[in-house]
Amino acid sequence: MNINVNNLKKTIEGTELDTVKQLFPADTGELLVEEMYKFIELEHLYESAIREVKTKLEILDSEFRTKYAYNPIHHIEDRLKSPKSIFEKLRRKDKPFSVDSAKKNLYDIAGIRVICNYIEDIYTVADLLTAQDDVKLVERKDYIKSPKPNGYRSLHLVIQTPVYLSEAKEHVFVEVQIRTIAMDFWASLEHELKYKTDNEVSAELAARLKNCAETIAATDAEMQEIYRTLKEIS
Ligand code: 0O2
Repeated sequence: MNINVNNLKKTIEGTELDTVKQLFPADTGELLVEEMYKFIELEHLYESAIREVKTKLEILDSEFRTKYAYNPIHHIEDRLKSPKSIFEKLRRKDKPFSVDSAKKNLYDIAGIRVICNYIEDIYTVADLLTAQDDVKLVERKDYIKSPKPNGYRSLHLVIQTPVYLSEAKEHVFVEVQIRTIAMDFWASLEHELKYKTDNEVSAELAARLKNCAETIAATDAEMQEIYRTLKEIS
């Protein structure tokens, strides 16, 4: 591999990769440099996969707007897992500490969150996305039909999609979380509350949070019904 070490050092310095260096054993020398170079390529690959999948979703949404004057998607968010989180997750899962291992063992380096208006939209979007020829469904977890014990609701898909590079085609894992605005509201606040406090959330507060999730789920179902009724009479 032809690596310009000086350029690479400049790229790494001051970025999060700089902090990842500290996670490596002290004397990995050239091996570390090569691994860092692969990391920069990895970020480009997963960013490209995010763009591919986002475009697919945006096309589906705009088609609905054109045909039915209706958007199933409220908005889309994306995130690329940071190098530090990638290495921490590899450590947690007891997997080898390398870029190749990350590509093979982690499904959520590229993450997309699709926020829909109504519950039915979630399944419409999921079905249309996974029906596409170049999308392979790897994993599907329906936390709406079976919510997590804490009340968390969302549909999680892991898909694989091709990214065409100058010299290769790579099939890249992308995690797609699909949820309503209401589910997203709960998940965002619950996530923040968990990280705001150093202490464990007490059983009483956990029960109250779960109660909020149930109330939100009931509201989601009611909003869906109101929308369906209005559609039938219009
Ligand atoms: P981030 O920064 O959001 O990505 P995994 O950890 O993926 O190997 P798991 O637990 O089977 O294994 O994955 P799952 O159930 O598909 O959930 C992964 C992601 O879903 C989390 O990512 C969260 O984004 C979200 N999530 C899952 N459970 C909860 C929850 O109880 N509350 C909230 N607010 N979000 C949840 P990460 O990795 O935690 O972080």
